[in-house]
Amino acid sequence: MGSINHPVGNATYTQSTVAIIGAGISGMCMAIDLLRRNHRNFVILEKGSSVGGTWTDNKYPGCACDVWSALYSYSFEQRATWTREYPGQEEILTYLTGIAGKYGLYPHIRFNSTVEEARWDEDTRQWRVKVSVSGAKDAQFQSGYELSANVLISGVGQLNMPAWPEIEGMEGFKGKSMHSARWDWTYDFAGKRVAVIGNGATATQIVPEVAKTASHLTVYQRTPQWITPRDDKAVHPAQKALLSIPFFRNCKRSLMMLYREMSHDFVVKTDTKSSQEIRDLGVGHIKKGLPNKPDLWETLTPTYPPGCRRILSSDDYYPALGRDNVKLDTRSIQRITETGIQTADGETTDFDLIVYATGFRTVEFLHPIKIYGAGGRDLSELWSGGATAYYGVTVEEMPNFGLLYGPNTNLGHNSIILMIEAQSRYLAALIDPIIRAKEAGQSLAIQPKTEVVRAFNVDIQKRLANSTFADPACNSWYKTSEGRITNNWPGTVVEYQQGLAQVRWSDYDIEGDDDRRFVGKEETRIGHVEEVWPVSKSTLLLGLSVAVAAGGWYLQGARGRPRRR
Ligand code: NA7
Repeated sequence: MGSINHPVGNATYTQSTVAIIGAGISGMCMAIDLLRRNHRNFVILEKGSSVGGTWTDNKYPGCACDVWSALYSYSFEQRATWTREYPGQEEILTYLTGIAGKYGLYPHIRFNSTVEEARWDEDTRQWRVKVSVSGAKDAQFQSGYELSANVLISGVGQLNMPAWPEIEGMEGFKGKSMHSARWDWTYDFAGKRVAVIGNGATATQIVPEVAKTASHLTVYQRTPQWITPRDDKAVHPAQKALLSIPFFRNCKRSLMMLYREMSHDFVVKTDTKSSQEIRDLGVGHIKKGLPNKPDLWETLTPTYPPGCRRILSSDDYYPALGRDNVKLDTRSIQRITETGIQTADGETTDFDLIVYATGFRTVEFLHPIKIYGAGGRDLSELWSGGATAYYGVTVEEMPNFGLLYGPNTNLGHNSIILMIEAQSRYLAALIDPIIRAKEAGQSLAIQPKTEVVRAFNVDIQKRLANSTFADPACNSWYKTSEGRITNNWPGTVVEYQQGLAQVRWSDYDIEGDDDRRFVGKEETRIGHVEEVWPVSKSTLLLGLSVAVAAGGWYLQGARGRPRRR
């Protein structure tokens, strides 16, 4: 193979320097960070047939992001053109496909390519990655192959594998069944009797849309959710015009970031004054949304603290439950019959369509990919008590391996893209010596020290134990059935970004030819993306004071001055 700065090509892609699993927001971000460092010899292995990850998987009616578009976007690719404050799935996917094109990612992506297994080879200091190929045509070239890579990076995230419940009789249902993350738009639900199992973030988006045309819809709720007003609206053309100026775009994003960071305490801390405010807001929202259904108010009010589960936002879910063709059913589901759903009291309700809005297999990170690290160490065994990693990005005994949106990096209060960008920048710096060693015809293996990863996890678990997430009154996708919180980060985004703003080489074991030559220093400073005002605070304050004074003078003058005709 020629220079490793050479982009992957047809003849060389099975000997890439870096293999990234997944072409979603994480995998794309990683690829862009590699390109920024002029590392072009990487491949992205994508199971599906499109970029976009979760935004191409989830196409259900009403699918949108619950974080503002100005924040749920890459810092380096902000848009003035978002049509709404909360972007819909199609708009986000268009944004992502545009970025994949703009940065030239497509030649690096192998679609319909599923990573089945990756095994670390001590002798060559490389990963051997087994890939299976799907798709009628792609599989005609070959049904599977092995690829070698010096670095393996997972971009599969936490919300990748749909979770189907285990309910007796599901297979025998004669109507249509679908999981929310595998929506079948060829099925017309208009005029049909529809059941939605679940009432999470996904169900609260589906229900209002499907209720508009279904003849009847029943929502099966097991546990109530805290839901706050969403206040989604179209971005006004005047605002869009302002946002086309980077200064204002940055201001909007910074304000939103600040606001979300300020919400950290009432999402994560228990029994704060603001937590009570969220409860009051949530209860008020139920009453406002269902003024004529006081019988539902208590049923819809959670007993666990807000933040223990993701706080949802919706303006149309409660009004949808108030429709004549919609019913909220809290009886537990006993089994699925050939015609419908039987509840514990023995009653069966018939349906044409059952929607499983039952979430994702969130605590089984990387499932079902098999990863074997140093000495054949099985990652799933290492994680048998719950997944752990150093800042969610690197794992002991897994050399030259990185994770994006890995263990303990999910947020309840802010945009996950802010975390992903920090991870991607960090990993790009961490693997830089490995790539340079390869350029020099040598090899390096870098893995975090076991004691560093353990100490880090002891610390965050201690903090998480005092958070709302740990409240025993609620189960959630943030934790294992034993109650270990494997998914969420306890702190603010800024704290996390600062933690990853430098690679401390003393955190890592480095093994290889002439290793000091490629690492050398104690620390590599990366810095982090700061969502800060484009002007200093004092300039901003001065500007605001002048604006207020000028406005006051103008208004006073307008009142005092005779009107000109
Ligand atoms: P969630 O938030 O995991 O919600 C899943 C829902 O499905 C929830 O209401 C569950 O009830 C319900 N569920 C799961 N299994 C069953 C069974 N067996 N019977 C009845 N009900 C069941 O997934 P979402 O897709 O809504 O959202 C996931 C994230 O995606 C979201 O937080 C956003 O970040 C994007 P439970 O509450 O467990 O009683």
